[in-house]
Amino acid sequence: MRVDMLSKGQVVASEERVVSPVANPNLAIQCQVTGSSCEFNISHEQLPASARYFWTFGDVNNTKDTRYNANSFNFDYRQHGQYEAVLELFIDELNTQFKATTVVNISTSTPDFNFDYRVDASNSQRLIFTPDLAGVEVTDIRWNIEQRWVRQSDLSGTWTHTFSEPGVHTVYMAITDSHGSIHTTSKSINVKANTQQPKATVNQAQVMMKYGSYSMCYHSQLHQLAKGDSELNSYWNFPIACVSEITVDGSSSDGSTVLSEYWVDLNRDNQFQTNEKNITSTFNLSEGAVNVCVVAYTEAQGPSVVPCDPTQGRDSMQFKIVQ
Ligand SMILES: [Ca+2]
Repeated sequence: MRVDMLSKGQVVASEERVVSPVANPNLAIQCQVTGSSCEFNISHEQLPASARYFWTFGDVNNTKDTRYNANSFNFDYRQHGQYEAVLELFIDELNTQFKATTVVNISTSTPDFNFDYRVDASNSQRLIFTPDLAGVEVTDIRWNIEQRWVRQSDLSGTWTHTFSEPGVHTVYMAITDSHGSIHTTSKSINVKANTQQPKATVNQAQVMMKYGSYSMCYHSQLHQLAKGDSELNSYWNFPIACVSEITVDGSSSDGSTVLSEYWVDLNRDNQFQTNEKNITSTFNLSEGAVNVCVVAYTEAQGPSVVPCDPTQGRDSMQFKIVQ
């Protein structure tokens, strides 16, 4: 055989190489599947020179590998599917190559997993889901509920969802196993309308006050009031006071976040007006005590329409700020 070296179409060098014909070594590969892994075994007759084995596994990542021996080895396809594995055997010294292919069938069986659920006693639209993983090691759990996927953060715990609408809902749980395979199961659940009014409760209030003199509030002081406390005794003897912020420690029967709002009876008419809501204006304690009303509510209930309204499941606490 003659090998020509070309430059710009012209032969610039030429050499004769001897290519020995190599008998077909009957190259074959076999795959023994266990789970998502394949143990590859190579067979061929004795080769006249050292060989290079170039593998293309045909997996989703199109993995390639070069090996220099015919030993068995494992390759993990990680997910079910049908793949074509290709082995190209190069005998570089003799400028020759052979090829063998095999079809790999990975059919990871679907694990026998499931989920249970129970209805929250205080809200029939709130369901608590418990995955039953049947011993499967999982790296991810996701739920599809009311048209969106939500990841469960605690893989060994429960997952809770409050349905925005009653009715029949299909709930899907998707798990990702340690091989990266995703398995899905679903249940059709009839969610009954929640007729129970959620209830917010104030347990205590943190009142951040500011005190001062000459209509200026500058000294911050935090007061902790329990639900039954009727008076907030002002700090030291400052005549001027402002309510800076009031937050509540509260709870709600449906587990939702408790929000709050407050009124300060600035004009001392023993009524709370709309314009007295959440205000930080100064008042003079030497002119008398000032009434405060705090209302706790859930997002579903919303803030009071009328000032200091503890109805519709909201809760309130009232106290006087005294010097
Ligand atoms: Ca008032």
